[in-house]
Amino acid sequence: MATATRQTMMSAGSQRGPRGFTLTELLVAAALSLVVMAALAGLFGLFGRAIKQSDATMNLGGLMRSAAWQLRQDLASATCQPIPWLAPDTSAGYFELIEGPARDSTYAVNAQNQPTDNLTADTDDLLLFTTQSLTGAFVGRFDGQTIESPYAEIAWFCRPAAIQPIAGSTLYDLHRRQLLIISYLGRSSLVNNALPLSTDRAACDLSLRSGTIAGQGQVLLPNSLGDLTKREYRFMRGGYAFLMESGLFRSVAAQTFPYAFPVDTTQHAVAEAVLTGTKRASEDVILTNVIGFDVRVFDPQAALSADGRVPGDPGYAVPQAGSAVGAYVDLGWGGGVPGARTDPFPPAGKTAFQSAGVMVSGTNRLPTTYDTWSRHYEFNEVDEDGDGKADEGLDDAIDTETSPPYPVPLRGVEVRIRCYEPSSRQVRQVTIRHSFVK
Ligand SMILES: [Ca+2]
Ligand SMILES: [Ca+2]
Ligand SMILES: [Ca+2]
Ligand SMILES: [Ca+2]
Repeated sequence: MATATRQTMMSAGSQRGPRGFTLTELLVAAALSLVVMAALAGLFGLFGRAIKQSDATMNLGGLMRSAAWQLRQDLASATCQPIPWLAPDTSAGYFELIEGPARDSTYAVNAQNQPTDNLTADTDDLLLFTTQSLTGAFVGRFDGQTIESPYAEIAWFCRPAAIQPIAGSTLYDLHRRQLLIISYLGRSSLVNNALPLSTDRAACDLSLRSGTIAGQGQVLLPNSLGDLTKREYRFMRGGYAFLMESGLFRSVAAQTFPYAFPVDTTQHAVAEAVLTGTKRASEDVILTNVIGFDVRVFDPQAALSADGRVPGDPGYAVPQAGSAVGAYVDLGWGGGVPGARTDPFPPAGKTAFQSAGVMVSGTNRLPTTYDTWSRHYEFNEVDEDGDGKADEGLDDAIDTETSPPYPVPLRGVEVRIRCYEPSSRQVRQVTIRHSFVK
């Protein structure tokens, strides 16, 4: 019976009609579908990565646009025209630009004039100035409370990031430290409008200077716009100590004329310039993964080379007479040393911003800096040039005892911000140009 049944089934199976799959066929089909699924998974993975990368790129683009917008706002609302000298009693504030020694041209380029190492550019420039908020008041923190002012002292600069995701390259954080200008605080807890030295400067968004008051000793005093015209009262110049979250004091060394902005061994702003501590760390960071913050000045006499290269660019060749002039260049791109205060300026054969500028008093010089300077050095009863006589007059360079490092107006600035997007390995740049000529 069993044999008969099997024969029946076999004869039925040998007839034309529905038939099952053999084990081999099933295995082949399963293997094929696995291959297809693997391919699909790979495709989706690729797609997902591409989406993630374009997300990251779009995100970076948005962040760079908003940083650029902020810098444009700050520059457009600067409280003064960058035309030396300024008088403190006109409450004009100040404008200071520091060209750190690194230049884009410091780095190797290929035949197409492109940097061979995209991750390295000029990051050691600093921009410091006073500005007015056109879109509501600036907001900051002081004494655990919110404070507001229409005016602020702003510092834009880079510092190396705490975590470096790419071996062999340094990524930077771009900081925008905003210190409110409120010259009278009006707090009943303050004697003589003075803050104690133990004020936590890192948690206090006020523009302050150190000072001495009889009976109170060394104190911190809030700056007015006029105070800030004087270099010695500006951000990081005060020679002050401040209390950190840890309870330890951190001090910024006292400086003497001409009050250079304090930089570290890599020529970037000292670590004390940034917000730290668990409560506020990175609050002043406006962009991360920055590989370029290159500030340039407009030189109306700078002659472009025949192929359009700007003075200071790699491969720049001194052009023939009659070539196009006017370009954004690194301040002091021609190198050399500052000239004597009494020498003609600009020096023969050089444009003002090609030159290294002027000694600011006697043989005192600043690192390459553009500054609106202050007239008060000429009647502060201090002998800045050390010739034994203080303040002889303002009639000409022979009578004055100090000089702005570049005693010429600044017509415009250009800032190139370059960022690296690690997940897509893309480099993006945004260029901000601002003309001070109205
Ligand atoms: Ca530089
Ligand atoms: Ca520069
Ligand atoms: Ca003086
Ligand atoms: Ca003198």
